[in-house]
Amino acid sequence: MANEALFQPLTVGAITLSHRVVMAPLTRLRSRQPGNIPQEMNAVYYGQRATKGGLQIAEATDISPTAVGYPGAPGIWTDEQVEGWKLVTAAVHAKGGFIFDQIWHTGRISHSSMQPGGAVPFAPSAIAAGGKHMTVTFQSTEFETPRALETAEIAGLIADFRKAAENAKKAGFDGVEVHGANGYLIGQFLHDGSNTRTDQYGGSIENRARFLLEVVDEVVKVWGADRVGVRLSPWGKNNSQVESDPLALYSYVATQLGQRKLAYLHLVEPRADQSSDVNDANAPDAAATFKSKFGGVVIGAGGFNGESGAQTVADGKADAIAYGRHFIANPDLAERLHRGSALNAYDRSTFYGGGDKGYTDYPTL
Ligand code: 8OZ
Repeated sequence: MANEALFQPLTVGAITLSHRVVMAPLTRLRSRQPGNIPQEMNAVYYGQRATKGGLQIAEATDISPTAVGYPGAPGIWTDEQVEGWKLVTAAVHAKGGFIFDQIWHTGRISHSSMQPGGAVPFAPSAIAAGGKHMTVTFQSTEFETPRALETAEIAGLIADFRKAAENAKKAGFDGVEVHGANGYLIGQFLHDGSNTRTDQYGGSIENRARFLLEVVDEVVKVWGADRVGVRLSPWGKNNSQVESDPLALYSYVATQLGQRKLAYLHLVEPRADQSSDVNDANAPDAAATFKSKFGGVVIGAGGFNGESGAQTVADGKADAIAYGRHFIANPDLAERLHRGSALNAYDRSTFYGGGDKGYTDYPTL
């Protein structure tokens, strides 16, 4: 057996995994349109990647119409979307696997062409992300300057997260992961580069973390803490994530989340980004840095292979490893890592949008 440390059981809140090769949440932009509805093709894809006792985290899922920031991403606010997700969870459960849904609001990482009424997106503060985004028809465009949220609107957003958590339960998921990573709405509240608010949601670290913690507390009311995880990217730079003191911010956040006894904390290492194969060997190790602050199960993600993942678990820096790109190209990734077999190469050109090609047609051993 290869990569032995990945093939020990692990209790993650309310569930017990038979191995530690987790499928990362992966945006693939292949939901049925109109309506952002998960469809049969998506169920086939998740089912192919399910294993007995394995954990998959479903792709980032829009909690409401204003959450939408990428064409083709699935939602979980309508009954049709819930019905679509039932196909996915059934396919995973048929193989004895577990699946959490990653619930998401994109905030300023959206575009007016995707917003209700053609409004500009909203965010904690009226600060645009740098670089380019896409319109609803996948055209490249400048980011728009978002509208700053009124304090009175924030409770409604937290309620949207709650509704999404309730719908995830109806759809048959085993739990939910709150998406606080990669510079989306929750991250925009966390970081001082995107949050210059002067109310109780801005300013101090405690205030900037308030939105995340209120979302988590609300979702925990629906699921219980032992079926809720949180994903964060402490050293991330995606989507103009800018923070002057990430160590202090994430030490506080990890400690606060730890007190809530969540199922897990999922940390993105800075070795990976959305659009390239970054590999910064000198980057600080997020899992190792924040694991003791959190005190519970930590899933590491970002640029791991079988060996480095197994080593990280063996060293006690993380308890499980989430694989993204390798899981795209290797539906039987856990088996391959277990045997020490070669991996299929991934085709980046088919990551986002399209049909079965590059989605459900990768070969197993
Ligand atoms: C790649 C493309 C679009 C979205 C993230 C949900 O960065 C994403 C995402 C990744 O977390």
